[in-house]
Amino acid sequence: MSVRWVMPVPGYLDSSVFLFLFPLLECPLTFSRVDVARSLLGDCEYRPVDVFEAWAPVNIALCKYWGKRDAALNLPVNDSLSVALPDKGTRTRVTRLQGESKDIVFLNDQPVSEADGFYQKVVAHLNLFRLDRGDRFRIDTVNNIATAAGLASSASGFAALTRATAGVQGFNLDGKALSILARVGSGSACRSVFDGFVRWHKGEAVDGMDSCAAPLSQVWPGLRLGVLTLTGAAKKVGSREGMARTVETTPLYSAWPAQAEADIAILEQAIVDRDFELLGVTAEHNAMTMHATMIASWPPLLYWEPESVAVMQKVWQLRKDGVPVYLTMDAGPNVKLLFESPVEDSIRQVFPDVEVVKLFP
Ligand code: 2P0
Repeated sequence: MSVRWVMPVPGYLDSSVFLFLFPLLECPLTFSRVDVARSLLGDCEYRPVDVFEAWAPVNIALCKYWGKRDAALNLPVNDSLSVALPDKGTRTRVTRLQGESKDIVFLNDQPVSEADGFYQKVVAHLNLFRLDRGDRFRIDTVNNIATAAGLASSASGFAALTRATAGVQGFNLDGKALSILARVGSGSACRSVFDGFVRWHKGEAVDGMDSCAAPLSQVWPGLRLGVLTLTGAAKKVGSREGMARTVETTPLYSAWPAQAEADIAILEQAIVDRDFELLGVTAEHNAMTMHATMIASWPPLLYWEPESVAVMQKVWQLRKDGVPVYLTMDAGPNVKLLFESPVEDSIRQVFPDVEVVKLFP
């Protein structure tokens, strides 16, 4: 593991002062994404191939990731738990280029300009896998979900890019290493390395080597997710900025880590017991609590639109009418429904435009 000293040592310090400070320099103060990559990839055998393709699913959190303890490494304040959408996600092909000085990026078959933030994020991630070699790549990444659905998150994208780039370099990585590398691209991407129910363990280490996701063994064949695309408008405040604002500006945030911890334990038990009501109540309450911390931030972060509130009220009315359905929302206006297969027709009657996803095929 490499340790980086980031504080400049001013030139006016004489050697005696430096010797006095020297023991402090041994302490790991901060770790960069490059440190993480070197630690995981430095000893890997380099067996390059010409092309490698990988797939990663979208995931929806039942207990949300909201708040970072380290923004550079995307280390979270709390554990989170998600379920993957098996057929929705990102397919990424990485092709090794010969004689090129720059990477080339295509998103959904369209070339992405070097000035685009997406291009820069992709190249920054590729840099982790180059390890000072001059490798250049062409990236073809395709999402099979409409961006407007609010599901084409960076999670499946960074997970697929991580798998495909590791593959093209011939690095033989286990799920934990892939999850850590995906996480430094985008936090929730560490969960998209796996299928099914997945828990992201926040970890304690300053270098984040214990902050990674792991799949749960349980499956739930009758579980359904209903996706309601209410608006395709781009979100006003991205998750990265939104999390920082929430952590910094609302006293309500101090209650969040304990609730998330309690919710994860309940969700895991509900999954083991296939107790849908407990799963639904806990997931919906968790999402609403996260949104409460957002709304109580300053300036307020309100991701809801009038259509979102109208859906919430319909869901609550359905429950009053005896239909077990719950909702969850992320950092956007779209609402996702949680229900089991026997009530699918009732859900479709109230929400004719719903896209129903079978979570465990
Ligand atoms: C989640 N979200 O658990 C939560 C719920 C949004 C609301 O993970 O800054 O895109 O790249 O680590 O992963 C969105 O956050 O943020 C997210 P970065 P990311 O799904």
